[in-house]
Amino acid sequence: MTKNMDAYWMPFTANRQFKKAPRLLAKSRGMFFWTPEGREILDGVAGLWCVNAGHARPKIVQAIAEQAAEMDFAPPFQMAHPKAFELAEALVKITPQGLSKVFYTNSGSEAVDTALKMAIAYHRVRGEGSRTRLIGRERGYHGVNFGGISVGGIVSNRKMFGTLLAGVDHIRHTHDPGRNAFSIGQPDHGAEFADDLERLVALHDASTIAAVIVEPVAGSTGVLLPPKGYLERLRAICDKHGILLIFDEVITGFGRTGAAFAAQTFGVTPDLMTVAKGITNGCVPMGAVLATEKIHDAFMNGPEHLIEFFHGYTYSAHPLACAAALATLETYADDGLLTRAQQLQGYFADALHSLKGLPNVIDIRNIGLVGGIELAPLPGEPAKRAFNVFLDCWEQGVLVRTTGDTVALSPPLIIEKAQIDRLVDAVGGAIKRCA
Ligand code: PXG
Repeated sequence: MTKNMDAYWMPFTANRQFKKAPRLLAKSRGMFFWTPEGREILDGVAGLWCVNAGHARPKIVQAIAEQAAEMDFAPPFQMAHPKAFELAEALVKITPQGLSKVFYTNSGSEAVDTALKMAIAYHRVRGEGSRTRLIGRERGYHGVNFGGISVGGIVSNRKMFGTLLAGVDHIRHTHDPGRNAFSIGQPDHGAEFADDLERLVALHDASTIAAVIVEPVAGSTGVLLPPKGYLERLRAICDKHGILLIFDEVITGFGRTGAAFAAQTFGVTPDLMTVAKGITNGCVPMGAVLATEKIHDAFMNGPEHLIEFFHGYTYSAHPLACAAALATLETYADDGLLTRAQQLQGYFADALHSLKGLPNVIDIRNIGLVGGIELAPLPGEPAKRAFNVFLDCWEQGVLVRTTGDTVALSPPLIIEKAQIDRLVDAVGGAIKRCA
């Protein structure tokens, strides 16, 4: 079928190994993919943390088809189309209160870089142009553009790419398995890790710091939950020093943690929030930054005929993406998916934590419908054991994701209990075979 695989340079993939033993997907519906040969694969990661309503949902498929036929493209600069406004209004209804302005991008990475630029520009337009420093967190993942890798905290995503952005620093990560291993939901220990921001304020002075960006739950680096009280403390320190707090909700958004957004699950509201992935159920690329009225309004000065924020993409508010996102939000509402993880999280947590005691399982972490099972690395071969588990699951017809030596699960929010059992049984069997 696929005759020559040479030309495609695959992203975030071991290209040579993949091309020796390709894993191809050809069709998807609901909780499943099928390979070109027709083998059924249970989707344990919602594609790549994005297909929250399950695959090929009829309303979304229809909305995309109709929009493509009606109007394929509309320029987003100095022009607009009705669905861009409709979608912004619909998003603002489900996002944390206070986040009432929507800026569209085409991916999570673009949303992150947009939010960082917005933060720096915000301070400048209100007369505090010295606030240019950006603070990220170790083990953070904020996409792959230069802003995102600069504030990100994953060494392999940074070390190849030179000096990155100037004026960036990082607070420490919150992973503390010594005290918190096998916590169910938020761990008890570590609220004080937020005080690391005070250390950076003491070092750089608050007058130089524009914003702090964190994932409420770090996804890509292994499902790391915020310790109880941590996000509250980070919010308080930001407020004390006039620093903007950015939540990167690219993974946690759209129902993953039990509420529409993790900000609501944890009761902490940021000043800027990035979203992507689940915004269109993964069907059409799209991202967005949600901003407070205060941030937006700070830009709305100067002559009215002039552009206020020199930023945007050719495909910002793309009609296909807006149509897909509107149908996605409707599908989430029809099926109650934005809160379904709350109902299933007890069952999911019990299933996941039943893997405790299997060989090499050193930690299990969970919230809503996201979980991480951390394995002891093979001596001298980090990430290999978890990758072997991934391959074993694939052979069993189950798609999971690995990051380092953590196996991550984030199934579509439509998952049924029997499918949770099948998913966790597959992972358990794989862990035993890979011991
Ligand atoms: N922020 C966060 C928190 C993310 O998880 C991005 C930004 C970037 O989004 P885009 O749409 O530019 O990819 C992400 C993306 C993984 C994995 O396996 C996670 C992502 C991407 C690829 C792999 O954990 N998250």
